[in-house]
Amino acid sequence: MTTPGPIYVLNGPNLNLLGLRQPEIYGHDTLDDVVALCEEVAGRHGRTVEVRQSNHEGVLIDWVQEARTAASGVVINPAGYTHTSVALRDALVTLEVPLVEVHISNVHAREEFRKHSYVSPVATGTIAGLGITGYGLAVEFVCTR
Ligand code: CA2
Repeated sequence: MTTPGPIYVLNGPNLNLLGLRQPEIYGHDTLDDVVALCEEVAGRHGRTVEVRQSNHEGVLIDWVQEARTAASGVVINPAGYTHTSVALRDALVTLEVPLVEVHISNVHAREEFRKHSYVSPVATGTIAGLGITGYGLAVEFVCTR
């Protein structure tokens, strides 16, 4: 049996500020806490994660293309690109592994423009509003798939 590739956990623009700004919306957990949680959950299943963050749409798309052959699953918080990026969706639709869209905040309880996602229709499933716990649940889902 070959070892499954890492689960890619991709984070979009401004998520490097997690825990440092707007804690009333996004909580106090940092991106380092996301890394620790995802590693812990994946480790329990004998799996690994590759957690990355970029503020650049093209970089995220390059990583999704890389994930096509390297990853055993993709968890993505596309952040603002959720609501704007046809190009990111076009890349995500090419994946043949489980794809989970995660949002820290409940996007449905916020501004109207956050209710539409270009990603949700091409994702296996979506988690929103559970804070960084959503990342752990998403990794768990991919591991048990
Ligand atoms: O709730 C989420 O996870 C979002 O994907 C976060 C995005 C937002 O545009 C989406 O509508 C919902 C924003 C990410 C910015 O993250 C920050 C974190 C801390 C401080 C400032 C920004």
